[in-house]
Amino acid sequence: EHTIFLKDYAPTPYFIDRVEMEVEIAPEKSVIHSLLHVVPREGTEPGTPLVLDGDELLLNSVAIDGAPLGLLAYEATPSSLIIHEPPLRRFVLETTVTIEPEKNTRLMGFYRSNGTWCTQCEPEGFRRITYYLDRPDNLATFNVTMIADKKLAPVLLANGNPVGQGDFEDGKHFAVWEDPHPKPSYLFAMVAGDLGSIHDSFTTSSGKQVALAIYCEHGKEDRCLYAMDALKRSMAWDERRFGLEYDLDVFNIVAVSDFNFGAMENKGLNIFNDRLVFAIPETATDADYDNVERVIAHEYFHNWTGDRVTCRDWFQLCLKEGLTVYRDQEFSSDERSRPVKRIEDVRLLRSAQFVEDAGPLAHPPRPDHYREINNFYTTTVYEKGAEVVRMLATMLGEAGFRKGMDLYFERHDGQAATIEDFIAAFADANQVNLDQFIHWYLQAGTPQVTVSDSYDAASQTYRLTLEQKTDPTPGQPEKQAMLIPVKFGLIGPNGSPMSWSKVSGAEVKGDLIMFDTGKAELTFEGIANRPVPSLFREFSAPIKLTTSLSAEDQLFLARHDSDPFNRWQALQTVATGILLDAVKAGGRLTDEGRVDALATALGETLEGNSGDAAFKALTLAMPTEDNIAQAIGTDVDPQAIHDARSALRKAISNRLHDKLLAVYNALADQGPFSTAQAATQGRSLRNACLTQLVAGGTEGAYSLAEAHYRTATNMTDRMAALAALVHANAPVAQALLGDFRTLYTADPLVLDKWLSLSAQVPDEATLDRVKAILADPSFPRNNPNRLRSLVGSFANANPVQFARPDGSGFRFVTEFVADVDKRNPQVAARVLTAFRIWRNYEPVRRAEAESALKSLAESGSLSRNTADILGRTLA
Ligand code: HT7
Ligand code: ZN
Repeated sequence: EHTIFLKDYAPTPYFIDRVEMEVEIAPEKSVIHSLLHVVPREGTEPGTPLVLDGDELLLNSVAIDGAPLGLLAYEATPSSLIIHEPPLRRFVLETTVTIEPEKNTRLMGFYRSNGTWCTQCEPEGFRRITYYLDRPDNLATFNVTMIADKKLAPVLLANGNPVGQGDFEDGKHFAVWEDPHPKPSYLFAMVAGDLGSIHDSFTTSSGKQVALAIYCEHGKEDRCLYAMDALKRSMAWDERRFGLEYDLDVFNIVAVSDFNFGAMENKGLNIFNDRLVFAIPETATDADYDNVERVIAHEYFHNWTGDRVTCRDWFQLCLKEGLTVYRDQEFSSDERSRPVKRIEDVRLLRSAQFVEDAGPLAHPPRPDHYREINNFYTTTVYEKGAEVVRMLATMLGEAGFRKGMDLYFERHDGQAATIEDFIAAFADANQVNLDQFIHWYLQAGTPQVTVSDSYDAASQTYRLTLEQKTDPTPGQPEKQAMLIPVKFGLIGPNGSPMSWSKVSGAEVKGDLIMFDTGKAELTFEGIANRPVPSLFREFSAPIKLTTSLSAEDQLFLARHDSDPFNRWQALQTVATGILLDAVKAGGRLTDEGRVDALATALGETLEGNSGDAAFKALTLAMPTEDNIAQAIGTDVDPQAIHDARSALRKAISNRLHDKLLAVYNALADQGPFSTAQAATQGRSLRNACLTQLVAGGTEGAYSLAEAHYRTATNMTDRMAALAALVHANAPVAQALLGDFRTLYTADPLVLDKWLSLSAQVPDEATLDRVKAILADPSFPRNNPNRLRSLVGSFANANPVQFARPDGSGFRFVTEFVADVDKRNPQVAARVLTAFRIWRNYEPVRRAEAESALKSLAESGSLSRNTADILGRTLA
């Protein structure tokens, strides 16, 4: 099938610099009338056809400069419009097409969700609205007139500023929107519907007033207040940190309930999955609040990194996504606890991106070919992309990074840029050579760094040997050495930092080793005692680290390292060591002494003041089953992993019981609900203690959690108790899940939590329960949130039941994919990525997974999205 290659990139022979659209919205059919101002590019030969993209379009009429075209002058199919010999001068191409938003279950282009008409155009949805040069390097200004029934759609929104509105006599009305900023078609948006709204305003640092609004289903307006607050804080932060101001008179956000992704950064009109807008204490957990804040910020930050400077082609996707994730991470770090945010981000990176990078779907942050671009909105493009930007910031420092950003905007504002442009701005602004650094964008796979050390007391020298290696990935058998910034410190026997008189063997800048060869041997002189090295502080590079440090050294770091990330990491490393041995023993703990030492260190962290409450909560969380599977690599038996982890958590719970209960009780009086840092951190630590107590498996802990659930006054506490009982498969879990469902039956977003937890119960009966929920005629079979909450959670968050040795979990998921693929290929393809680990299973499960995947391949015609993921997964 058709593969698109980066090397084939070429500008189009014509471009469109202005679009005027009139959109008549009506139930069932909408009519799109477009005037495209077309300009031939210099050098275009006479007779070169103009080829416009379409997707499921029906052409009604076509004209050039007002004159209808004869049948021989063009060729129209649902997927393209070709004008054979357009004039070699500026002209206006006029088209009319009819589309059916009600029938659009793919949720790409113009569709109807819960009565509201809305668009999703990234990456290639605009071609489902009108024939166009639907690629990101065509930038045009847009003027859009929307016409609709005033009762059905009193609200009419599009990109840019509102410039006109009025009523017609037949009950219809219209609105005109003008977007003065040239933009690619993927940033186009329209919304029409009967919506409630909240309003606010923001004054930019240069004194411009911006009218802010969030639109949503009537009755849910109060749920949007936190998002509005997050929006204003994001606007202020981007001015403070990057000097970036907003550039239109209005900024609108719309929450819709059927959405394929999280949210979309359309210029001046961000459209959101409602789960990432709504937040009130009764229905949203603290994690939901964090996500709302993060995604509101992310989409807002795209206004500069994505909209003002966009991507030349879709291979450059991480130019906007990696950079914007880095910016939203920094925003969250500045707004709350930086170390906690870093740990959370690294946990996500390891559990999603490292897994992708180690399997059949591995690709570089900037791929060089694709079959289906929708399948490249991946954790590699987003999260690894952000890590790569973070390394730049680490190496250049905050001021150097800012200089690079300033130059990037100075050079490329209003343009479609590439990764090379981005790197060049940082290199030039700081007068450094970043030639080797670009490999991070071009090479797939997670580098493995191995470290060994030795100390010579006689010469007072300390030697550190670093080696890097990246395994082959699909299509990339050979790997080059990367430039890896290693943030480090040496810690003396009394726990304080050590300095040295001289270092040789690799470039060391301040506290950074610039590790840029396959192997480096550093010699530090003037070291009076054997140090313990603290390496990759703040996780300064996205690598897998193997060191020769003993468990004692790790526990020393957990107590003495000045870097909170590495204090957390040290305890995770000790726990991983215990767990790997336990898995080898079939799920049984083998070294009580090491468990004692880990429990003691955890107890000290819990009671000490070496970190805030949220840090302590993260420390209590043991490596996940997926983390352990990844550390094992091959012949994975998920049941043994589950048993090993349960055994360790139980042992820790027993040993720390009194301390956990004391902290739990001490944090009981939370006062009225607040999203202030102290309050959210208090809840997170208290709930972490409860979760750990429940892992002990005692009746007392189960009763405590049940009482916690029943007396909870907010969703954070209620969900924490329920999730702890569900994950422990406590006898009371099913009854409480039933209670939860009854309580929240009218609230779809809260029901998603029920769907997700129901699918995660580590119990044989779960598969049948999930099947029954899905088969219920009232289950909303076309809503991505519902489908992902149920089946996505089963496939990705219930490792034992998904990988049942009889293969029934695998077959359930592949059959689901085949069915959903007919209506929404994007959702189907994403669920299918759960199989990216199939080759790592032990032989019985591996064979079952392969057979389920092969049956899917034979099941009939699959979408390009699903066929692409399936083909690569099986390759
Ligand atoms: N830029 C957006 C990516 C996106 C998307 C959003 C909604 C539906 C389908 C989509 N495909 C791609 C989201 C973002 O990264 O901000
Ligand atoms: Zn984004």
